[in-house]
Amino acid sequence: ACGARSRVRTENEVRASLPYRKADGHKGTYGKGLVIGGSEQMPGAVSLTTRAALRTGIGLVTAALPASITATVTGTATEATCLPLQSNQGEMISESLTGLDLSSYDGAAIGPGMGRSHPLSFSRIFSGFDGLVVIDADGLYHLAEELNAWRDGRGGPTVITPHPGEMARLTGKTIEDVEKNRFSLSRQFASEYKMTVVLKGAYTIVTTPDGRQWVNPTGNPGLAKGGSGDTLTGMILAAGLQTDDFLDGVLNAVYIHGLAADQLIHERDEASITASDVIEQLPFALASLR
Ligand code: NPW
Ligand code: AMP
Ligand code: MG
Repeated sequence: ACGARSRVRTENEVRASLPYRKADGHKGTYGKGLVIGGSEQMPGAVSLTTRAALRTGIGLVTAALPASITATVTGTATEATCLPLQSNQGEMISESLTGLDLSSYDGAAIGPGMGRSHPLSFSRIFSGFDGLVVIDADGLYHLAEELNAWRDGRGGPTVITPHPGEMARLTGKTIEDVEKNRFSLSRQFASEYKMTVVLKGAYTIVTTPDGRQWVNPTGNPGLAKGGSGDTLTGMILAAGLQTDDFLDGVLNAVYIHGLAADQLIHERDEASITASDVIEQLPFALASLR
């Protein structure tokens, strides 16, 4: 059942809050984002996140990734710059991440494809950073290990984007519990940890720390394929940096991710669309909202 205070995000609301390009804007005007992720086992995830951020209008994006996969990622995301980091067994190590200087970025997304082999302390990585932080995928695994350190909130907004499996791990519940209590669990978690929660799945729910909830009406089972979530993460980072209120960006990214997939299946089979197709549809999905 729908939560008592939840609403559906409408196309008109998305249109009204879409950022526009100022005539005299430059790349710094539209956000500098850092995407932290990838491993030798999963270079594609950080590539998708980075490309999705670019197609969502971010001004500059840098990928912080294991040095060994730099060429793989820039081979697909030519426009991105890289921060090649030291890794062990194909995954980034804690020392190189805690040493990152985040001061020149407006926001960061962390987690896609990063792996779980080494313990990583996000509260240390982001201490003193008051930009937007989006945590997804394996980043949520690391977050679950040190949730208490986040209870008081950060200086800047934190957005998490769990699928039901990840939400189950974060809350200590079963996936079935999560599926049955999507609204109440999201609200409890968002309030307790002062994060904006994007609980994914068919009809993704976005919940703010103060308990407001939106249900997303777009998307289709063509998105049920590896890489869809990694794509959404890049879109949220990019959109969140371009709206006055980051929450509008989060809601718009979720809406437009689904809208692009809906547009794709007009002429293609749902089973066949890929995350890369969604990214390449973004210019058309965005144009359809102008
Ligand atoms: P089951 O068993 O499938 O039914 P994990 P992950 C459950 C990277 N990727 N509703 C699922 O259930 C990501 O970025 C890299 C209900 C299982 O129990 C991550 O870093 C790619 N249950 C990493 O892989 C492309 C659901 O959750 C558990 C559910 C691991 O991410 C692919 C799985 O969760 C991928 O994105 C739902 N809607 N969705 C690349 N090209 O580099 C999931 N579950 O163990 O966190 O695994 O989501 O694959
Ligand atoms: P992830 O599991 O992290 O790759 O994320 C999957 C993405 O695809 C999320 O944005 C989901 O909301 C979306 N998605 C997956 N399955 C469906 C579905 N059946 N209908 C609509 N969206 C879906
Ligand atoms: Mg995912």
